[in-house]
Amino acid sequence: MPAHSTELFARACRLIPGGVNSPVRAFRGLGREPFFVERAAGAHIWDVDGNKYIDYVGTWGPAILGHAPAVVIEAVRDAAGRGVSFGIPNPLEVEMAELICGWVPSIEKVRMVNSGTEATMSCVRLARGFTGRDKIIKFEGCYHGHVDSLLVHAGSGALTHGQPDSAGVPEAFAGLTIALPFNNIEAVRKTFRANPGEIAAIILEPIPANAGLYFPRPGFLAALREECTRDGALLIFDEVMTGFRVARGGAQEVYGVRPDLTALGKVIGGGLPVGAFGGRAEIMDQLSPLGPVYQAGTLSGNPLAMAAGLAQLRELERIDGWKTLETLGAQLEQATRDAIGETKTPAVFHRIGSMFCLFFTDGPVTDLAGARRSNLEKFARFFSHCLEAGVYFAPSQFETGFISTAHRPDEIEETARVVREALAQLSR
Ligand code: KE4
Repeated sequence: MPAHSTELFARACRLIPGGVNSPVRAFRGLGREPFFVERAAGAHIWDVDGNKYIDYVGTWGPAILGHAPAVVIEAVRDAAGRGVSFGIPNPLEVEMAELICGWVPSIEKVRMVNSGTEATMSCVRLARGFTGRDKIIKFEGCYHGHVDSLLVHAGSGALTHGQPDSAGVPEAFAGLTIALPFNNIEAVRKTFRANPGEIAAIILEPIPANAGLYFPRPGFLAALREECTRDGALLIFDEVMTGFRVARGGAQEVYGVRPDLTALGKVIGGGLPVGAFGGRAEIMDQLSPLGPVYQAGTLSGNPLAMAAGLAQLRELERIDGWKTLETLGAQLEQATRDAIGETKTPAVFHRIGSMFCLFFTDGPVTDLAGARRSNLEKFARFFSHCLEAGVYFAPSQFETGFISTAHRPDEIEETARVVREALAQLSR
């Protein structure tokens, strides 16, 4: 373990619970301590001991252009010179709203917040306010941030650390959340029949990426749309991870299904704290100051975050980043599939665009139960081998990897060499 990271982690553990400000960073279950980052640029990060890594976490999604892209740094510098926060409407908020509503047709109106959690929390409150109903359907393994009513059978760090149902959430809250197996439309139909006119919304990651990465079965999303429309419930897509990454219009563009509300985050902030939620105008107009659903935030629409997000999204469009991400993703997929074949590793590789996951199970993985059949001990050994060889993958089997437009084909090749070596050592 690099010395400075060890010393920093010891100091951190004295004052920060678990030594981290977010549990997924803790490397728990990996038999090692987290490293501390010194700096990041492009596809690389350097730890405080000068070790360099090719980064496939990308600060959990926001770094779609790689770290510290010049356009984002320049935009933040320029905005900062005019003040870092106003609490007064500023022109950049209008530009961001126009971009989001222009790129995502289902979003007729949008409101900025400061995290993905705030975005999904606001969607749930708005759905309950708009429908006058209390119950919510979510899917096991999907993670929507640390919202009380959604920390039920949750994914990401909650799953990694064995608390898919967090302590501290009153039964009164959790009891209103019905968690169902993903891809099981019959379970959804049965739930609607058992709770006619009582379901405010279904919320889901249209492409679940917080229990590793897996996909909706053909027709599943369209069937959810139909069920919600029939019963008068709202369909909420949590696109905090997939928004603007899997396509310009997100997963809803890829699958051609129009949700009533969408939660966004990560990429739209260019690395600064941003979330957003939006959807049909008649629903969004229920929000204060127009309507009875209250939602607010001191730093919402913050000028630095808006400047960073606008610069990132505009650059992504200018360079047609989605094409680059698909090319790089396909290269990594082919090389990884070859490595799995050559080493005869029981593993399943999933990818869409720049998002990918290697499950250490012979699959199939179509829901949380499938993901949980992965061999976590093998994942830990694979992760450590890659890290020591200079490749940083997400530190949990129940997360997703991200490629950026800053990754180069030779770095993907190097990554594939390391992956092949790591898989080979697993069978020794
Ligand atoms: P934040 O509150 O962390 O900005 O967003 C919550 C959230 C909501 N919805 C989805 C689909 C998400 O993936 C997330 C956050 N993702 C995790 C990584 N799987 C963030 C990393 C962390 O918790 O530190």
